[in-house]
Amino acid sequence: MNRDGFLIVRKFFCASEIEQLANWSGDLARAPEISGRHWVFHENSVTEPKHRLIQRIENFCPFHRGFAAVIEHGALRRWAEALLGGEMVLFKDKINFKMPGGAGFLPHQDQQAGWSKYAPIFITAMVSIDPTTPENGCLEIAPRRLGEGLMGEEWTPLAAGLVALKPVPTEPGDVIFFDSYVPHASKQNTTRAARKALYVTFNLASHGDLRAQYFADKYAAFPPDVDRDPNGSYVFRV
Ligand SMILES: O=C(O)CCC(=O)C(=O)O
Repeated sequence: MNRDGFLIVRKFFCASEIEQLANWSGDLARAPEISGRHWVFHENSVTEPKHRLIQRIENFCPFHRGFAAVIEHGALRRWAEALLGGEMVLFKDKINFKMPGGAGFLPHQDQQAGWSKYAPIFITAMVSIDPTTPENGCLEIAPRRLGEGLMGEEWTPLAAGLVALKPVPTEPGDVIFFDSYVPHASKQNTTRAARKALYVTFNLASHGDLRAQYFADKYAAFPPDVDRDPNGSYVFRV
């Protein structure tokens, strides 16, 4: 982790635990979209632009006891604490669905998404719910010493070619821990199956309990689809 800024832990969760996470993700995706509940975002398919796809769900721990127990009180947090060396609290909870035709992500460091306003470093655990492969848009990562700093401007993806990214395929149950300065990207999903991945981000408790402020700020600029003004303009940047 210190040398590369990320660590892959294979088979972190067993098959039955992953089946449960997959079922819970499906429950959230099928639940009615209601203002004040978990946040659902859609995107246009890259291959069939008129087709709307579920892209991701965020902010679900307050509304889902099972996820909250696994995320806030389980082994992910303990591992993050061991890796960063201090008590951790949840900052952000998200499931990226990456449905068939779902878009990829340009190279970026998570810290570029305005996170320095909240804390100087975070650690994210990506939990592979489905297999992730180069074809369905697995994470592509460039190693970077733990916490080594920003390589580009905030709110702007990294310049093409700045980092040498390598695909990191995973099986269901594998977890990739990475700090918020590790450059990463992913490609679109060109397969016929969803590529669901849970992303759980923690910060050191010594930096404060920042989750509520983060989601309040995000709501103001980038609310969930159900709360959007049809005439508003919402641009995803990083
Ligand atoms: O899920 C992916 O393909 C990449 C997600 C990502 O890079 C992000 O949400 O910052």
